[in-house]
Amino acid sequence: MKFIDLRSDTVTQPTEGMRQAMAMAQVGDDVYNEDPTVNRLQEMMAERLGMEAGLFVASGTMGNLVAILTHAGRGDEMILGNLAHTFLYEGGAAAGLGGVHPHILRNEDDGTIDLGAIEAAIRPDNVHFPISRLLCLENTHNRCGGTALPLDYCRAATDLAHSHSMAVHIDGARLFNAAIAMEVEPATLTHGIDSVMVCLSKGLGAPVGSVLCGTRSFIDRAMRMRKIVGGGMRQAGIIAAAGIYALEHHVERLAEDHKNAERLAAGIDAIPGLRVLNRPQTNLVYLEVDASRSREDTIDAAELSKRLKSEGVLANPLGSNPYQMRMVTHLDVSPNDIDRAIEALRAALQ
Ligand code: TLP
Repeated sequence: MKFIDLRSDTVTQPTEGMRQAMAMAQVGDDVYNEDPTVNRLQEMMAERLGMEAGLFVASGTMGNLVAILTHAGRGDEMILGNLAHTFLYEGGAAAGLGGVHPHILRNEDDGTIDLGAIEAAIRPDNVHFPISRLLCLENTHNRCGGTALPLDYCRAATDLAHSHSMAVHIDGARLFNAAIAMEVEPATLTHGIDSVMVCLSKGLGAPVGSVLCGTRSFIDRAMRMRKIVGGGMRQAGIIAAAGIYALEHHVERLAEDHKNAERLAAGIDAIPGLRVLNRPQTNLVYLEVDASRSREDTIDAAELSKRLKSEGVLANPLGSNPYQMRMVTHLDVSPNDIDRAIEALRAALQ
């Protein structure tokens, strides 16, 4: 059975054109900065984001970690949301490997963190306190329903951090989704910030890799950190070529994923016993099994996931609430697949 895989946008298969580009890539040893394809990808991404330089890394997790290690040292503090991917799903790497102290503030439903709360959290200069070095934002915000952060919020948060000599890093795993949803250039979303990590292997559909961007001097220091965490790759042009292909062919089409997410959300809302938790702005749909129904029929998200699988649809429970589930649209999901997924949900609840 060919599954409709809505577990994540990380699951896409490289297209034929992408595989061709990978097979034909010119390569060199990237630890010597001699891989022309990696160099081109880094330049392309930096240019699209209006940043000086880029660094190809193996994953989003590595990109965030390398950024944090470059901005902050042992005992320094980073401020981030309680629903940030970096806080929830990156193995505590910044603290574990870098000794960077996470200061967690509540994420609002739209993925922002209250500016007053940020200001109150910034430490005064006192030997008792860690030094507040870094503010981390996430755009789009995964656990907040794939929301695109409002532009004026990003600018105000950046100004606030800078006025306290703190750097700003954006986890932009899905930054291009935000740009497409807001109909702005990606560089508009990174204006004034110090670093951003963008994933190539989410909505953009490449098999591997992310790019960390920042100033030239930041990226030079980040390169050392990437080597330390074992991320110095050699003939990495083979995979960077997929990233270039993705930037050239898969950005505008993200709008289709967003339309499919809306279609899915509308379909789910029409099914008794299910409730959509977010009006999808991008490609993530969070839903909840009606708890009263669940008690009666003992259906929670894990059971729903099992039933969906037998109907040919893959989706995972996500979050701490056992009745909640996430569905993600991407390159390998068509409007017809969405209609089939809606039917599968209906059948699973009968
Ligand atoms: N997110 C994955 C899972 O880890 C939850 C997913 O399926 O959504 N930042 C954000 C906002 C992310 O959503 C992810 C991956 C990452 C960073 C990490 O990227 P990778 O998986 O490449 O290390």
